[in-house]
Amino acid sequence: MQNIDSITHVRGESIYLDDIPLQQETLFGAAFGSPIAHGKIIHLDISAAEKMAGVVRIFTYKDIPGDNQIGGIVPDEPLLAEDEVHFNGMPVAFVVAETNEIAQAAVKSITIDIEPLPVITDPREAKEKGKLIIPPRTFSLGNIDKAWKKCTHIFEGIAETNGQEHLYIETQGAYTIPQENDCIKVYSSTQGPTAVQRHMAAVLKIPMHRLEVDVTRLGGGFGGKEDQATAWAILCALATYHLKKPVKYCLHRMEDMRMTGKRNPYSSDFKIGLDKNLKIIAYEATFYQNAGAAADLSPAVLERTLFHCTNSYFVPNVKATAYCCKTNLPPNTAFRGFGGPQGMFVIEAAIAKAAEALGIDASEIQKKNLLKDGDEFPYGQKAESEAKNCWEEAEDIYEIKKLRKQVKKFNEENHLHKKGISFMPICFGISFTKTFMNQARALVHIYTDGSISVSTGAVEMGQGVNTKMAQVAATIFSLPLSKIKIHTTNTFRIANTSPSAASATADLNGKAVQMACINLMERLKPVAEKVLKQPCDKMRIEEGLVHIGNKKTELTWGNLIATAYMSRVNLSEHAHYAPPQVHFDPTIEKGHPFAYHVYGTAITVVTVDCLRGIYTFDAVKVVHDFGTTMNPVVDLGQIEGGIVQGMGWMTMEEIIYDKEGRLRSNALSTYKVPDIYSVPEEIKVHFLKTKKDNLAIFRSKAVGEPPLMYGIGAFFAVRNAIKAFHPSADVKFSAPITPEKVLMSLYPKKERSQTIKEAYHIL
Ligand code: LUZ
Ligand code: MOS
Repeated sequence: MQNIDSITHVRGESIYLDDIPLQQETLFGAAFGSPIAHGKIIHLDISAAEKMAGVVRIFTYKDIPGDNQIGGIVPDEPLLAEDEVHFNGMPVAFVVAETNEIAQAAVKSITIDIEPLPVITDPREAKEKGKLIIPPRTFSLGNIDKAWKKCTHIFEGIAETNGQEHLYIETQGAYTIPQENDCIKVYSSTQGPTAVQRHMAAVLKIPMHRLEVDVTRLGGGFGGKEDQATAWAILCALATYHLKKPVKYCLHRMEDMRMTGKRNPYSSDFKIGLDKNLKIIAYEATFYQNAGAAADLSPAVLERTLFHCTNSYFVPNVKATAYCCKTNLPPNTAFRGFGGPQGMFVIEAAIAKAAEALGIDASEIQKKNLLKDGDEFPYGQKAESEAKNCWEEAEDIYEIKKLRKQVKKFNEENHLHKKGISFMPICFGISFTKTFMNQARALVHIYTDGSISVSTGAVEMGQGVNTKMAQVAATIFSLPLSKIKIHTTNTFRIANTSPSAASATADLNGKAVQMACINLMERLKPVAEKVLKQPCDKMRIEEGLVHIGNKKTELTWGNLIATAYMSRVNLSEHAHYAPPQVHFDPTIEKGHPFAYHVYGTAITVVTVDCLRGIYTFDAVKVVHDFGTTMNPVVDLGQIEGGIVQGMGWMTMEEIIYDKEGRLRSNALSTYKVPDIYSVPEEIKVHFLKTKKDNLAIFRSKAVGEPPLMYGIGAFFAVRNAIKAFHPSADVKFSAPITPEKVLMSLYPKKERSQTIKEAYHIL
């Protein structure tokens, strides 16, 4: 089944925020951000901007009627700076003008006098100076101190991953429209309509029931709009509140890149201990998370780093500690994987380091230590593991022995091009790690003509969740999709929604849709019984007719609904779903936080041009645990997109802040994301079918985030290719492994001139 949005997407008819027809008298906003990363505001001068023709008003924190505060987890983030700025780009004032161009021009004529304070961009330095956003957290299992004594081999090192720009195609934005009686209608490109509504209510000091947040769809989110869509919507609403006029602000790409946070960079220390059979006996990791200037979602991201610190391996003795470090960068935030990939990279680096020292392939260690059923995670939950199944299936169907031979032969025959292979197993926990967030609601109406409308808390952001919601309703009613319409995500129809995040949206909202539809079907059965004068517990609908079991009747769906309506049967249902199985106690860091885990294995093959340092990926071949997929097309799209996005993070996407905390990679000319030329020549995805009864909707496992982590394999494949060229090359565990870094490690400084001479000689 195709995505229900395909046709309007292709025709350019799909509505995004910037496509909403403007109301008369709409004004346009633009934010003035701090020009420096840290300092005390001495004087803000808006007088020149205010005098510009077409400028309506400029707002500062003094215009805020309620709390100047938008921090979700920790109240440490003012909407508009008061007397200090904490990152370059931090909003200080909000210009509202008659046109977008005037608003942008007015921002440029605002000046500010700031007394600079020291700028910290490095998380380890922040930790040294005691700048932590929350106290450190530690997950542990077994007894690490005793375990070291049992190890035959112990290796230590450092692993670092950089941030990642979300680069949703649609930038952040909002459009707010005044309604009567101090109500505001809010269009926002947000993954979390309730987050927008809740913070807006507090900032404007008006009750939530006056704020209608409505979301048709987003042009991508990737976590960047879980928390960080809120500020722009509230800035517009603040102006609408004062001016009683519609106000719109869609960020320009460079504003968006400069002012919003990204994936959290991490710097980490690891220590790994193995016995003589290559079993990992002990693993210790210390994570320094670069949170940026405010908590945002970083404390929750940090938690997921700890949850995934052992990836898909069983390690009996673990100690993992994480520091949430405050720096003068824009607050970093959710990004597909939510700290999990950062944690997983570190143990993969530890394994690679051990393998290198022992002169073996990392896959020997990886395979020996895969999770088995019943193995305990450091947080107490027991694994129901598909790790070995995925790995062995991948070895088998992708003919790993043959592949290794081909690579070996290629490397023997070629001197300036080398191939590298890596295995990347993944294990990702499905559920919000904050247990209370695991809840969702759905509202289903059957209209008197038999057509059905469905509303949920799920936000469509290109991931295909609306298609899945429509499938759920169509399946329960056994009606064609044409009878089902999925409506916008709206806080007046569905209240108190969790953001669409954590890969859990289809599960949570889908189960709520399922419950609502089942309840409606149950209510219709007695109606059918009255008409048909026979028991109808086996009722289903086929080709518009009521069937009882396999027997067709004369009763049409339309007549059934009309009869139900005339008999005054309620044709609407609101359902609430919350998986009861999940729980977690942060005081002991133990529990059962995840409904289930998703597993998989990726084999990546790369060819490195050892003269230039550039590389191309031959193939990424995956065996992925989908459960029983309810939509192979949508799910395959998620896997392919996730792989490429993860590879981009690991290889070419390089965020650079200078020492002053200024973003230098601030446009698409300086920040490179994968394009059609840099994707692998071949991506193969094998659907491992698993039938385990789990909490996935229709047993179709969550698929949003897990595949991103296959991209980590790209780093290690490139690293292995470098090693094939120069076995003693010192390749740092520092992602992204850009072509520049590859070139430098191919030719270590001391031997550089000699190796280059040799290379030219071969040429
Ligand atoms: N967002 C969140 C997430 O608030 N909590 C989570 O556990 C999570 N996990 C993945 C992605 N987003
Ligand atoms: Mo997300 S990182 O699931 O918003």
